Formats: sequence, C-alpha cells, structure tokens
Amino acid sequence: MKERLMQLQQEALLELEQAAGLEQLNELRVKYLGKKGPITEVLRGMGALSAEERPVIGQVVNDVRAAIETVIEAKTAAFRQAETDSKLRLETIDVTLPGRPQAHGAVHPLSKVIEDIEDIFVGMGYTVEEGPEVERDYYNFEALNLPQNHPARDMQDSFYITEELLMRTHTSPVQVRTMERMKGAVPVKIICPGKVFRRDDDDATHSHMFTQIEGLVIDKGIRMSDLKGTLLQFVQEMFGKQTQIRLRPSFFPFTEPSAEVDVTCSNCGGSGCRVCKQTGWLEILGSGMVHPRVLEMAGYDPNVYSGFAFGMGVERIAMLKYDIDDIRHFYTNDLRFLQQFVRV
Ligand code: 2NL
Repeated sequence: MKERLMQLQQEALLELEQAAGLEQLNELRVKYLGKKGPITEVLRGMGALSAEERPVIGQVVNDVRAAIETVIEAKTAAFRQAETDSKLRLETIDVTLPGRPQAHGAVHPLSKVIEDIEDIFVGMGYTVEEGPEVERDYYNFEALNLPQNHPARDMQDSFYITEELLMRTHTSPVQVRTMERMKGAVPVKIICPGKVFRRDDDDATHSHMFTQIEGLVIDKGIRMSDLKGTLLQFVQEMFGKQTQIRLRPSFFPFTEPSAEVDVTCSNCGGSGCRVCKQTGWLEILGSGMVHPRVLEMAGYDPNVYSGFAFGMGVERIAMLKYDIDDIRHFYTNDLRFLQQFVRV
C-alpha cells in the first residue's frame, strides 16, 4: 500500500512537472485529488485496514496529498505570474510617443457670424425669433406695406410656390408674426435670423438664397436716436471699438424715414482703400422707423407706439469681417475654405 502511494506521488509529480498551463494543472488536480481519484479511493478503503496500519498509511496518504498540493499551488502561482508578466509586456504603453492628432470640425463661418450677432443683441436684451421659409403673400408683402404692383412682388423677383405662397424674400414676416402674437404688448425687442430667397443670377456678391438678420424694437417713445445708438453699439462690438457709423437717407416701403447705414472701413480705418473703393465707408445694413401702416396692420396704434427696424445680409458682414471675396464660398463646402475657420 505504501509503495503504491509513493509510486502515485512520483507519477503525479512527474505529470505536474510537464503540465503546460493552468488548465492542465486543474485537470491533474481532479485526476489525483478529485472525488474519483486514487487518494480518495485509498482514504475510503482505510476502514479495511488494521488498527496498526491505519495511522501509518493515513500519515503517508496525507503526506502524498500534501506533496501534490504543494506542487500544484507552486505551479499555479508560477503560471499566474507568467500570465501577468506576458500581459504587462504586451500591454506596455509608451507614454513618450507623440499623440495621434484629433480631427477638428469647424463651425461654418456663417453660423459663427449669426451666433456672434445674436450674442451682441441678446446682450442688449433682445430675443431671437424664427419662422417659416415658405411664407404667405400677406406676411411677406401685404403686411409690410409693399403695394400690389411693387417690383419685388413680381414673379420675376420671387420664388412663388402658388399664387398665395412663396419663399420669403426677407425675414420681416417673422417680425410681423411676432407682433401679431404679442397682441399689442410692448416692448417688442427681437432679432430674426434665417434664409431668404430672391430670384437673381448668382455671382460673386449675389445668391438666390442668402442669410438675413432683421431687428425690430417697438415701445412708447422709440426714436431715430435709439436706432442710431443701438447700431453704433452693435458695429463697435462686431468690428471694434474704433468703428463709426453714418446714416444716409434711403427708401423702404416698410420704414419711414429710412436710412442706409455705413461703417468706417476696417481695412484702412476710413482713409480710403481698395476694399471701400476709396470712400472710407462700407454699407452694411438698411434701417428706419417702422412705417405707421405696418404698425397699424400688426395691431399697434401708431399714435401711441413707435419703433425702429433694420436688416442686414449676414454673408456680406462675414465677407467684410473675414476678407472673403466670393459669396459662393459659403455654399460650395470646399474643405480648403471651411477648414480655415477651424478653432484648434
Ligand atoms: C436690408 C434692409 C430692412 C427692415 C429691413 C422691417 C421689418 C418690419 C417693419 C419694418 Cl416688421 N422694417 N425690416 C427695415 C429696414 C431695412 O432691411 O438691406 N436688408 C438686407
């Protein structure tokens, strides 16, 4: 019996010596120490032994088992360590390697300029309003005092969907809709950004679709000086504190009086250059006091309330600010153009 056990131990140790990994070690543990293994079998047979033999064999069985267990434990630890070592070797991170550059998207220059303009007016207490691009003839023309035979209402100048519906030619209808919704309440203090559409041949400075931002203020006692001060504040935040403005008389059907607004040329500071065609001034927006008929139609008594309004082409502002020479750059999505606006 003792010899059998010693042989078993030798056999087991030899096999364990050759074990290639944790899985095989486990198989050998089951094979030698498991419930159906030879050690268990010997232990079960202990009852058949004599009283003298029992403690001797018992001691041997325990020693054999302990020897096998010790080897299994040692080898298990060695395999685990080897596994960890190889993992650490494989997963080494060289923190001194240069990083992989991240691709940066860019905010479209038009979006950037729209947001900058919105921020400036929101800072003066305005809210931003939006509305439909397909508009009723009433909101686009009628409510803005554009007479039935006005050239802008011609099929040649607007994109008509039906007799009654067209692509809006300005964002003024959003302002009319806002006034209606306000039901005569003041103050109205809004800006309306969005796409507008005009039938026109595209060239370096014209596009059949462009972006407009209009502003409208209505309250008691609003005067031309409020318009002028507001626009001066706006251009100085947009183009720099040194910027000055001048107002020239103009005409729009929806304002009276009306004025074109010029800013001092930021390229030459007003002395005259190629950009401002030697005048020192750049035209950037149209404006005026809201026409009494426009106020009246929208539910505001022109004898009680007055207001000013203005409108600007965002592309033109962006072209001046970023020295862009062709309006079509905004829509052709050439990455060489767009990536110049990436903020890294
Ligand atoms: C321009 C000129 C302008 C307005 C837009 C307006 C709107 C209402 C009432 C009165 Cl609801 N006026 N808008 C006024 C003056 C000029 O735009 O050159 N836009 C690109």
